[in-house]
Amino acid sequence: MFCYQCEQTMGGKGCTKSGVCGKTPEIANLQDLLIYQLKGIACYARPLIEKGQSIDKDIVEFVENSLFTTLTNVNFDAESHVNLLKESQKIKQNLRDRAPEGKYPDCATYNLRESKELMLKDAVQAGIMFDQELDADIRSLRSTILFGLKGISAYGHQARFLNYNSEQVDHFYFLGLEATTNDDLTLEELILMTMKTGEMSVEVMKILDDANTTTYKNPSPHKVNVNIKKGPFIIISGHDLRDLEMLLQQTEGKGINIYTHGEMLPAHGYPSLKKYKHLIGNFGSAWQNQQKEFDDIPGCILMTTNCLMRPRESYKDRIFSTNVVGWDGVQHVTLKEDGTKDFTEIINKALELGGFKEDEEEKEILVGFGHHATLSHAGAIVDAVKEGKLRHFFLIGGCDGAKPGRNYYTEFAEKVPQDCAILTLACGKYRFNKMDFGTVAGLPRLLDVGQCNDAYSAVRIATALADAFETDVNSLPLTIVLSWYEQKAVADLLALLSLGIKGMYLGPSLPAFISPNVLQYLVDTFEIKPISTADDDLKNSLKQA
Ligand code: FS2
Ligand code: SF4
Repeated sequence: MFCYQCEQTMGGKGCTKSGVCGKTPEIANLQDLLIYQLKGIACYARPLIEKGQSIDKDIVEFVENSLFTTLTNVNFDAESHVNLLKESQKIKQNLRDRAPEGKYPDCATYNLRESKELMLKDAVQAGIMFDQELDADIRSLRSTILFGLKGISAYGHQARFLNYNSEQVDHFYFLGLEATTNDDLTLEELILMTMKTGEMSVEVMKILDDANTTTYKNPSPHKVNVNIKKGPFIIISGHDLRDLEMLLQQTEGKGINIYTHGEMLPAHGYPSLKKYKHLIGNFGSAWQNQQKEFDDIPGCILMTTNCLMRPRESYKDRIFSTNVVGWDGVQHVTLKEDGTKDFTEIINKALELGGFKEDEEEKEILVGFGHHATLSHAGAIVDAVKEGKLRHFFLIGGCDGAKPGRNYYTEFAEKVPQDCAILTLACGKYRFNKMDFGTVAGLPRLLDVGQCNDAYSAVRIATALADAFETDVNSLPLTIVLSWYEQKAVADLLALLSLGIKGMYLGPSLPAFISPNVLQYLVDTFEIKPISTADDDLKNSLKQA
């Protein structure tokens, strides 16, 4: 196996014996072959799209779900991968029959063999490093596009679950995948394709924002209890609001408390979700602490998306997966034909387990500062900046992770001066979101914008403020400090770059798949800065302001 798609990759270079995330060589190799198949599908789809033919939505959905399946910490179940591989061959054959005659690459002409053993043998030719002769920068850009597409697919999946999609993004899955296997593309063309991936990331986040805010209304500030309450409970983790809604509907009046976990925390801001009284609070912290926090828990957990870690035996019988998430031996809740899910099993199990015995003292944190809520204060923000009461904004956003080096983000937030505000999004916020930051110019100093896909909300806020100041985003008193871990963060980074945003700090370490020349290009063009120390980066941000 060889995998270097996430930040915790072994030695900062690549996982070769097994994944630091828990991915076995078998899963890694099946994922390589699945991506190879998707590339083959894309090679046949591209000429059809260029001829103006549309690709069946079932095929788009298949490609989207397969890409998402291979994202870090999503699916560790061999059988799901084998099933997707078998389906991929049928789809490839269907498109092959429709595509014009021509010369197609090996990933297109390859035919999947029947057994898992043979698939694993064939997976060798699908590996990222298989072509030893490939130019390092080409490999780097191809990987960046592919990982950006994986992030996009996660957001696309969430939006489609709410019946929203973007035609442009649906086509781009094929165009982007084809670009990662097209030997005719020059470095310059691949750079353009990388930026196009960023544009599509903005587009899919916009669609997801429309889907979430239309279905559940615009988030508004809401206090969330982060301690536990007595009684049976279900913890829901991941990003899919529709799953939360269905769970809330099915548990209403049953005496079960629902806690969000990880990236589900911002759900408390949505009016159509927070109206449920038994959405009682948020449990635990960021994803990497789940094994400790779920250990022997007297309730159930539902994982709707990443990040899933190897479940310990002490809770393996009470954790459930749904959507494309999976772990060998973990119970899975499937989607019914009518588009709903039946959570009876998890509900009964939660009742049987009995839940927490005692209440803890309440501790509340504030969420719900999406673009709508934050921009409702735009006038006051602009006045405060003009009067010198609000000096600078820091967007400290992105993923959390287990590797050392992430204390930088806690320290950075702690050291932000009192006359500055902090915007945050995604699960990296758990490094500091239980601290009391007080207020500045009558506003909370810490504004929780939402999940990782709400990077779109942050862009909306920045763009509106830039308009109010009659300037551009790069001239605002704003510093962006990103923490990355998995491929949604890659999609977010490409989105921000495609919008021309410069001078972002990136950490805790740089992606292993970025070659030295590609890094130089990013530094020269976008002034990307690897994080150094919180003190130095803060000083430099405020000096340049
Ligand atoms: Fe955090 Fe994990 Fe949001 Fe990422 S819960 S690192 O997948 O998507 O952010
Ligand atoms: Fe390694 Fe990350 Fe790939 Fe898992 S997803 S195998 S930790 S690089």
